[in-house]
Amino acid sequence: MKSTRKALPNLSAAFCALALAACAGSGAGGSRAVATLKPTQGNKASGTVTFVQNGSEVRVTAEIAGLSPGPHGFHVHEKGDCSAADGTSAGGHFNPSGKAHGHPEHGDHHAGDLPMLVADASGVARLSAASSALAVGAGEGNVVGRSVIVHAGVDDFKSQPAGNSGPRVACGVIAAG
Ligand SMILES: [Cu+2]
Repeated sequence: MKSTRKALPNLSAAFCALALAACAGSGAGGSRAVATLKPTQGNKASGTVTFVQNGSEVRVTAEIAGLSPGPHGFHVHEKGDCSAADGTSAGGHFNPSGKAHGHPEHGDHHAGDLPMLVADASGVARLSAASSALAVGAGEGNVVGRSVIVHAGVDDFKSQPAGNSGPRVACGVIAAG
């Protein structure tokens, strides 16, 4: 057991040498970003969405409360601006590659298209999803400086440009950290 303990720092150093981006990012906050969502006017939804770079993918983890039970459209929007009372200041979906809106797991879709949040009977939704279209800190899909929007209704993943998911009930700017 003693030799295992001694070997650990060396292993860790070797790992960092092989995975420079991940290790460098942990200090500068380049590999992780967070959005704190606040309700838009007349709504109660709030929570936290975290983005963590994991190799070529980003792990998106969300916990949102104060929702009506059932599915809700959930997207990264283009502008990091939640100043409007109805959240429209966040602009349209984040779509750096100029694709049509669609389901994030098949066919064409915006980089910002995420799986729907599904709130339970108490209005709480939890989601963990991986996206290869998003990135944290650099690249075309960089989410830092964008925003996260939760919608009142269902995203049909078909209607253009935003899946007809209704008003914006929560908004949060995505910041590194
Ligand atoms: Cu949206």
